[in-house]
Amino acid sequence: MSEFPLLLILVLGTAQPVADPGPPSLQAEPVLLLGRCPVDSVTKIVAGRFISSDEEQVLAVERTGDIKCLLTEVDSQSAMPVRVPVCRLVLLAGPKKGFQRLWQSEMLIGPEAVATKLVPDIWTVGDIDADSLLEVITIKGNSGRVFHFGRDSIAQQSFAIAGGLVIDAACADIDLDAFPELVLLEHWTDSSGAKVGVRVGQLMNNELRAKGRLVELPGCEPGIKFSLLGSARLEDYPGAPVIVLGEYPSLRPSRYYAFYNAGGDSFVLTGTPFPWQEWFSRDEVLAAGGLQLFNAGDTLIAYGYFVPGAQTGAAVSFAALQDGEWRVLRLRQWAQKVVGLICRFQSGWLELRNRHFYFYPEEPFYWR
Ligand SMILES: [Ca+2]
Ligand SMILES: [Ca+2]
Repeated sequence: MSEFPLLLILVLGTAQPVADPGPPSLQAEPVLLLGRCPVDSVTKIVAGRFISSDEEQVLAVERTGDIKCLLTEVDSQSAMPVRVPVCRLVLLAGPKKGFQRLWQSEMLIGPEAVATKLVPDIWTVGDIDADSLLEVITIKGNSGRVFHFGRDSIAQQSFAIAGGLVIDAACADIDLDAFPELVLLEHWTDSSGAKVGVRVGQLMNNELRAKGRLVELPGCEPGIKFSLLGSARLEDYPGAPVIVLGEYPSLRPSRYYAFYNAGGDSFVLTGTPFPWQEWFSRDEVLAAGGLQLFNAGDTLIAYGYFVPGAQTGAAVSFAALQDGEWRVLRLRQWAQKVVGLICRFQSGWLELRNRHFYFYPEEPFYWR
């Protein structure tokens, strides 16, 4: 088999806008309808203070289409179709200004591009310069950009990256020394095949200075796809570990690893805090696919698919990681409709559902 398949790019598709049935009736008092989202086909939302400390803005990931590729092995007549999502980031003003568009990125090619010869565009959000406001960081190949948002202007800062092909990134103060790090997931190929590892860097002027050594991920079954879920607070682990996801192509429990600072410039990768087994257990609930992580007090809350052993299928749920087990959290009655995209917003939660933003000032679940 050749190292690189022949790549044919067929067509740039356009995602169909989601039909808008209008705001559903609200049964419950604590849920506030904040306004309409001006962006179609949103796949993720992140809220925080990007522009000033007065109000939170919302960063929406807009899926704009797909690049359809055909991978043809040189020694084979068959062609394997690959769809690479294309998206852009859209920064929306907060609800006081009606969620209007403030900025949008260029078109970004998703990390699925790694399967082709296209170089993916990687992005993350974090307070990389420790000024208490969030930045957007984008990476393509060996160069990165930081977007600093002001009230009337946007400043861009470029930086260089040495190492393998970056396939995901997370910004977090992993060792809690008040200087944020950029954690990179890198992909490379050597004589024994494709490898993935995690590397930490600190942005100094226009260069990402390496901190510690690259930590290689354990070899897993073929087809597993690694990504970074962001940082989390975990009992018994110092600092703010970055969580690595290993996702299988079919629906089954995913592998999760904590990447944490073990003192100085030493970093460790471990799967210990996360329950995992190959086969579904009757008594356990295991996470499948990508989770959204939230730190609620000293407990890690995750929102995503959990595979229950005693039931069929999987459901989108909130679960708490406690004492080495995932415990699914029962939703409050007024939050039964939570099915959409969700993120932390102010002191509560923001949901995007049917193109409308809803605010939940309280936790949408019961702790017990
Ligand atoms: Ca900042
Ligand atoms: Ca740090």
